[in-house]
Amino acid sequence: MTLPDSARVEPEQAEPTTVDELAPLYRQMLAIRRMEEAAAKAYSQGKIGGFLHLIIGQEAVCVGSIATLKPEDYVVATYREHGHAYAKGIAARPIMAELYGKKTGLVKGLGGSMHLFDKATNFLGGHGIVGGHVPLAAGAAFASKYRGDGRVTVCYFGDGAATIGGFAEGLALAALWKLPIVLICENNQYSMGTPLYRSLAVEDVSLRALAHGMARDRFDGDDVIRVKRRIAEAVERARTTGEPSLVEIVTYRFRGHSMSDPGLYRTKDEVEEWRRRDPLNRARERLIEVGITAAALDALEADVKAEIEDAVRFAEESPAADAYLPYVTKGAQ
Ligand SMILES: Cc1ncc(C[n+]2csc(CCOP(=O)(O)OP(=O)(O)O)c2C)c(N)n1
Repeated sequence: MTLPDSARVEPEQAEPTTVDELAPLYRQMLAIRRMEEAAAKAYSQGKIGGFLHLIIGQEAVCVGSIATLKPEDYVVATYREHGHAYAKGIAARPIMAELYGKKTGLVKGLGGSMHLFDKATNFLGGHGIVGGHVPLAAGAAFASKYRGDGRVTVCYFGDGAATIGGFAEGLALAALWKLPIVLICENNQYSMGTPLYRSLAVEDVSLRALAHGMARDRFDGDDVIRVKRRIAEAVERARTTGEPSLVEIVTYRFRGHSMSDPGLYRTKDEVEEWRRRDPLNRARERLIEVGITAAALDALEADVKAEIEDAVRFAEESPAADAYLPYVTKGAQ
């Protein structure tokens, strides 16, 4: 199966940037990639149970967009959320320990991969019901409007969620009540094994905004700086006018839907083509172009390696969660 051209967005030039701006974003993307690779390895060794959904290939979306937020802003995500949690400021240690079902995990090892949640950083989950979290995010944004606290809510969901009632309801309320929210469709083009053209008659999800008089945008998520610039506009709109936006970012997941999915519904060529556009490699190349020194790049990469190795060690050595939850600790699927 090969995706039709209609699934694509026009290629764009990389945005101008500097080492100071790009280096911290590259560092986050690299840490997320390494954290997920380590999780995949632990999963195949039977050390992590339950479901494990990786965003490898999509890192520029969460990193670029969350870079526009203040600590008090809310992030609401799906079950593919390790990167969003890390980018919001949660350390690798409690994330990894949570995946391992350990007591030191972010939610004491009781939630597992799909249910990361952290009040301290305003990371409001990790949600397993496709699209069900969009009205919840609208609720968080409504609370901000009601209190007048100036916070912005950013809600992520996949292209598959655009077919779900909860998405339609959340969108309608956000527009009607003028909520300070940015709805980000992280379009990796598949809903499990179903390509978007098999589930939506109009594949441009962002066009739904027009029916609600809402601002919209749609672009390629391969450049973390582009994601940052374009999402900054939507966040600014939410912060200053209270107006919502629907933004669709086209991206690709390199791995299967979850660890149990060999991804046989895609051709090798298709996956290879997207791997050539890997946002992590792009950010690295760009960092060299804008003048990072070899020594600084080596130091950054060594620092990430040490951070993730430490997180894995921490998870391995931590005690198991208090309660025994079979879907978290056993029965890898
Ligand atoms: C309401 C509901 N229906 C079905 C499922 C089973 N399911 C889990 S993930 C998934 C695919 C969702 O795809 P998408 O929204 O595109 O997100 P992605 O996994 O691509 O990030 C489905 C159908 C579910 N969790 N919730």
